[in-house]
Amino acid sequence: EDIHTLDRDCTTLSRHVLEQLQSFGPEAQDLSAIMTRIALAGKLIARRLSRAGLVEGALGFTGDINVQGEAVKKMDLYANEVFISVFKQSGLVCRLASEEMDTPYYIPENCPIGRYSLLYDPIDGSSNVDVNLNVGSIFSIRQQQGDDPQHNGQDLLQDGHQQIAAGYILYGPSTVLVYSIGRGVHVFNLDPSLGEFILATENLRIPDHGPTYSVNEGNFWQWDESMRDFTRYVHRHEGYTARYSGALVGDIHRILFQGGVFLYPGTRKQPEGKLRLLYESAPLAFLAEQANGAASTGYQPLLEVVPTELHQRTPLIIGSRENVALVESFIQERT
Ligand code: AHM
Ligand code: MG
Repeated sequence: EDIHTLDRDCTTLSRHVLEQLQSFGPEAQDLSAIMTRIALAGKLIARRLSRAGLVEGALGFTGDINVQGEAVKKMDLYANEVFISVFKQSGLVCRLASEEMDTPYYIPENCPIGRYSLLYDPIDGSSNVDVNLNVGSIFSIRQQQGDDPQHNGQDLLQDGHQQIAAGYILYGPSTVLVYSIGRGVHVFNLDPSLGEFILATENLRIPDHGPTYSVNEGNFWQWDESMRDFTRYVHRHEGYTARYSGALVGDIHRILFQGGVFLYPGTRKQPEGKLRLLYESAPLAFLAEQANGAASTGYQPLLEVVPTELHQRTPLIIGSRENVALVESFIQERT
């Protein structure tokens, strides 16, 4: 009886990935090893975050400005380096591209055999770190295409359908890992006493419609009229509830379970919005589509966008199909 219960309740992440990959051929072992490394990075970052208020030098700014023009937090830097060091040993990943690095980071000892690239946002929602609120890490895995002799990552500039896996780690009251390898979306909880991610929800499906409306309304004055009209619509109709945490991963996690829509539209100052395509919007769009939801720029499915730059931004509208379609209808009516 006990053994049966244990077996049913303790599907670990690595076992789950292997089961999922049975139809994948020789790549299966590689992807499973990559996911195990991502999980290790998640555990290291979760541990640091949980002790951040106790450890000297864990919180606050480094004094540097990153390629995005944003002040770098010590935790951004720490988490960025965690991913680099866990992948140095993997042998599988030759390049890493992240929000915190101007150009891709090459791991010469893994090149040219390492056939995969990892794109990631080490700490999503950095402004939450110093006030002990939820943050996340976002990741995306792509197959390396070509040799990239000039080390500029040109072949990374492709649409979101090229992702072979994507997901995020949410550091909240507990640590949760959500991933997809194109076969549904699966959710795991970190059991700190075991040091393992344990399956919580398999094949997560976003409701077709949901109540959550998640956007920084402080930008209202900077939006164009179609976004303002949508906001007015929400204000005048029953059945919506506003939720915005300052960390995309947390806001989208809620929407994956309960339905609704998250928006980061363009603003007057930033016509493409704030969120970066390759390591923020595209991996989350991959998850949304895998969970029966949708993601859009307002004009086209987000996964179709082909970037021209590594750190390119795009407007993001993501969540339940019906909610996303409603926002799109407002935006498209105006043009
Ligand atoms: P970051 O990765 O530098 O933290 O920026 C991304 C974050 C998202 O998690 C969040 O949704 C958004 O920025 C919040 O931005 P704003 O304060 O403009 O609403
Ligand atoms: Mg981010």
